[in-house]
Amino acid sequence: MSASAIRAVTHLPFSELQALLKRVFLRHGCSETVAAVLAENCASAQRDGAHSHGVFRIPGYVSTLASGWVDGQARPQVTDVAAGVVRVDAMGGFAQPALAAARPLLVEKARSAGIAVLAIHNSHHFAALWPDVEPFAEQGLVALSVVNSMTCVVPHGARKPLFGTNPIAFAAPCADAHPIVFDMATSAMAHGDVQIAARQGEQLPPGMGVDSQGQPTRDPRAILEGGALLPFGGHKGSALSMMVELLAAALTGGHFSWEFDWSAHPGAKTPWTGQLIILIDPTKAEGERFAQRSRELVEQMQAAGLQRMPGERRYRAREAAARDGVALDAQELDALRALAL
Ligand code: NDP
Ligand code: PYC
Repeated sequence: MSASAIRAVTHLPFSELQALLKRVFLRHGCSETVAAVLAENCASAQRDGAHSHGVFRIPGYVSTLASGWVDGQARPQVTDVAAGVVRVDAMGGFAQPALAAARPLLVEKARSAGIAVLAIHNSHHFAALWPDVEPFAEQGLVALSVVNSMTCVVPHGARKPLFGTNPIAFAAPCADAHPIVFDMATSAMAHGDVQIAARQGEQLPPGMGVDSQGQPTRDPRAILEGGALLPFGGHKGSALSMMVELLAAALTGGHFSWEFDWSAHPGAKTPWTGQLIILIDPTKAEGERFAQRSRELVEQMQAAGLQRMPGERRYRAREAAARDGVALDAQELDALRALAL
C-alpha cells in the first residue's frame, strides 16, 4: 500500500479553500490582486483533481516568494501592440495576474479581428495551464496556450536536458456541454507527478526518464537528482516541446527554459519564462456553427468507442467537489492553515 493510500482525506467547500489559499498568498507577500488570482487557480486545480498543480504546489510558491525570486506584488504592464497583438510584461511576477490584466483587451481584439495573440514575458508560471484557456471557451472562443518551464527534458536524440516540461493547453466551445479541453506536458510525465511519485515511494512506468548517467530509470528520485525526463512520443513530442520554447519564449521575449539562473535564490521553484495565448473567434470563420460541429465530433468519437474525453475526469471531479466539497489530504490542510497564520 502506498503512503498516500493510508492518509486521511477531508473535504472543504470550494469557497473556503479559495479563501484559505488567498490568506496563504497574502501572508507570504502577494498583493490582494495576485493572491486572489493564484488562490482561485490553485483551488480550481485541487477541486478538479489536478493534484500535481493543486495545494501540492503551495510550499513551492511560499519558498519561492520567500527567496525573492518572484515579485508577488508585481503590477503587469499591458501594451496594445497591433490589431491582433497584446503584449504584457509581468514585471517579474506571476503569469496569471498578467493574463487577467490583459484579458479584456485580448478578448476585444479577438472578437473584432477574429484572432488575437497575447504574449506574456518576464513571468513565472507554476500552475496547470487549462485554467488559462477553459474560461475563453466558456465565452465561445477557441484558445490555445503554451508555456515553457525549466530545463529537465532531454530533446529526442540529444544527450543532455535542455527543454522544460512545456505544456500545451487547448479549449474549444461545445454545444450543450462543457468546453473540449486538453492540457498536457510535452514531457513523458509532468515534473510535478515525478515529485509526487518520489514522495510516495513509487516507481514510474518505463520510458519516463533517465538517471544522471543517461541510463533509463523508473526511479523518480534518480530523475529528480541529476537525471532528466524524456519527451512524450519520441521525436514528435520533442518537436512540440521545441515549438513551445519558440512560441512561449522566443516570440514573447521571455527566457528559454535554460536561460534563467535561480541559484542565488535558494528555495526558488517557479520557472521565469514566457507564455503565449492565441484566441480565435469561431463566429468569424465558421459563423455560429462551430460549437455544434464540436458536438458532432465528440458524438462521432463516442460512436467510435471512445470512453473518455480529455477534460472529462476533471469535470467529473468538479461535480463531485460541488456535491461533497474539495478533497484534501488532512495533513496538507493542517499545513495550509499553519501557513496562513
Ligand atoms: P496528463 O497526462 O494527466 O493529461 C493530459 C491530457 O490528457 C489531459 O487533458 C487529460 O484530461 C487527458 N487524458 C488523460 N488520460 C486520458 C485518457 N485515458 N483518455 C483521454 N484523455 C486523457 O497531464 P500531464 O501530466 O501531461 O500534465 C499535468 C499538468 O501539469 C497539466 O495541467 C499541465 O499544464 C501542468 N504542467 C505545467 C507546467 C508549467 O510550466 N506550468 C509544466 C508542465 C506541466 P483530464 O484533465 O480530464 O485528466
Ligand atoms: O509539473 O512539469 C511540471 C511543472 C513545471 C513547472 C510547473 N509545473
